[in-house]
Amino acid sequence: MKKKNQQNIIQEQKVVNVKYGEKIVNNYKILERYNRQPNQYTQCFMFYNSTHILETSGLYQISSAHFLKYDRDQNSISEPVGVFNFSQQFNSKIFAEGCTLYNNQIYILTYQENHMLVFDNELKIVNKKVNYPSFIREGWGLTHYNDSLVVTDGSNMIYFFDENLNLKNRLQVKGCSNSNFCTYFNELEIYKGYLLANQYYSNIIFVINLSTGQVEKEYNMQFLAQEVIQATQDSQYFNKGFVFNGIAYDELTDTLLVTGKFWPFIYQIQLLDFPSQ
Ligand SMILES: [Ca+2]
Repeated sequence: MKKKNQQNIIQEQKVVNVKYGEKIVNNYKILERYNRQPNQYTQCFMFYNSTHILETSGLYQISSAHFLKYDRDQNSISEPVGVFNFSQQFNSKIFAEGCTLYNNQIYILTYQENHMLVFDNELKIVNKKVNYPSFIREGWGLTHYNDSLVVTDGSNMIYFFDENLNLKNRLQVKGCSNSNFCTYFNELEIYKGYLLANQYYSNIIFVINLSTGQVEKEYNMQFLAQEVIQATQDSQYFNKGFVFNGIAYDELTDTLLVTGKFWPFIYQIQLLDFPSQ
């Protein structure tokens, strides 16, 4: 019965997924729109392997880390599988934040708990807990580049650490079009040698030079946020904090999957006129 229900869900999703026919909005192209249950406060969003996305979902009491199966043939993205539920697993409160898969382990930041958790590669065992250095304000975004963990903490800085959070380098981000608001870099992704960053409470993907911290380009996803507001029929959806957040690079198709907190959609997009190194 369970299997049948799952099949039904997949079939329903298949019917209502939107084929945009390569709609171009500003400087990006929308290829697909996938439906999902709007019940994940998306923090980290990344490809785990060619068929699965790894996602963390925040907030106290309901934080989780899990996988979503991406079936390109069925044109569907599944609901969460392999769920690690933080409040069930820990006595203490944990608010899950950024994550990355590095050297066959999954690293997950916590928001204000001042430590990073290191899991095995299936989210089954916590191998270790690493405390934040004192200058890290809070745990926000996490990815890795070359042999460094790349961390943001809500400030205007990007930090490069080894796997034990020993500082290797730090960069100040500069050159945001609104220079008064060159902070709050949240979900991260490495793409073609640059750092892509969501900014909390804006719809912009910032393209940041990993050597200088300079913002070299911005992609405004306002169009997607408007579609979410229309679909939820809640003009305050964005103001409630259910903002654009989540960028995952699909190497197989050279496209990005993007989403937001409690969004009912995951979009497949392609950035146009991307800077060349
Ligand atoms: Ca990401």
